[in-house]
Amino acid sequence: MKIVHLASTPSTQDVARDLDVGSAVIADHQTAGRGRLGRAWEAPPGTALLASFVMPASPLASLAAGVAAAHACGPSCRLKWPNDVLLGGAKLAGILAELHDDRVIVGIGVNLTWAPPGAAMLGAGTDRDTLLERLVAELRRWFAAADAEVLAAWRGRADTLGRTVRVELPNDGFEGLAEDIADDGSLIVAGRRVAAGDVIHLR
Ligand code: BT5
Repeated sequence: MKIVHLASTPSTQDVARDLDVGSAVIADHQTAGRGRLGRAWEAPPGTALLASFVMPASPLASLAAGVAAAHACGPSCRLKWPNDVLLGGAKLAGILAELHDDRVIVGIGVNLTWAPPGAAMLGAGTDRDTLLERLVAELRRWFAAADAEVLAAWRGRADTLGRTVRVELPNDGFEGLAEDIADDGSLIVAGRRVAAGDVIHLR
């Protein structure tokens, strides 16, 4: 993978979108890091892995990226649907998958030596560039894997399945048991398919 290293940039997502599949951008600091739905991604300079990877578009890209990130971050990391990596039940990493034609820009932020209140971090024992190498290898692996393998790996790391969750939709919300993920990656809650949105783990 061809990797561009930057000291500071508004968002690695915006640099990556002009690059070819197989490229990546990593920054020591982002001045306007973003999450989904216009939310902000925070990290003081030099405290996190902040990277965007240009991957071929695929329907399960977001789940494949989650599986890759969970594997790269360690055996005790779990996945909260759709895109959070949890450590000890708290958010360690976030993933933003933005589709541009036949490419998907996969942005991954992993907390290393700082985390906002209530979130998790890997700690100073994890070297950022070693983690980046692991992420590159895992992304290659999971983007090349068959859909069934990605879904099985996601289920194997899932923290959401089997829990009672609250689904938050733009104009609606409901609670129920998170039963499974469907073949297209949507979450099945009390028999309803949720394709996009946020979930809160209740119990
Ligand atoms: C995400 O969004 O979790 C996706 C985050 C993707 C960040 C990467 S960094 C490299 C690349 N370049 C970018 O500009 N973005 C990507 P979402 O599910 O919407 O979660 C956002 C929410 O997580 C915020 O509203 C906060 O509540 C919380 N948050 C912000 N910073 C955090 C952090 N460092 N650790 C844990 N939670 C955080």
